[in-house]
Amino acid sequence: MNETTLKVEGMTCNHCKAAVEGALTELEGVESAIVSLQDHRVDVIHTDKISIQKMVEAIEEQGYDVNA
Ligand SMILES: [Cu+2]
Repeated sequence: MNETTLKVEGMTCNHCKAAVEGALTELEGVESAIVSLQDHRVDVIHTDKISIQKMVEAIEEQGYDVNA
C-alpha cells in the first residue's frame, strides 16, 4: 500500500469532507481516504493500481481544487 497526501482547497464542512472521502473511496485501488478540514488535506491509502491523477480528477469533479 502507498500513502499519498493531497492538498485540497475549498473544503469547509463535514459535507465537503464526506464528498471528497466518498469520491476517493469509490475509486478502484483506494483503500481509505481521510480528510483533515483543519489542515486542508486528504490522506489516501492506495495500491499501485491507481494514479495520483485519477485521485485529483475525482476531487476536482466534486468541485474542489487540488494543489500539487
Ligand atoms: Cu462543506
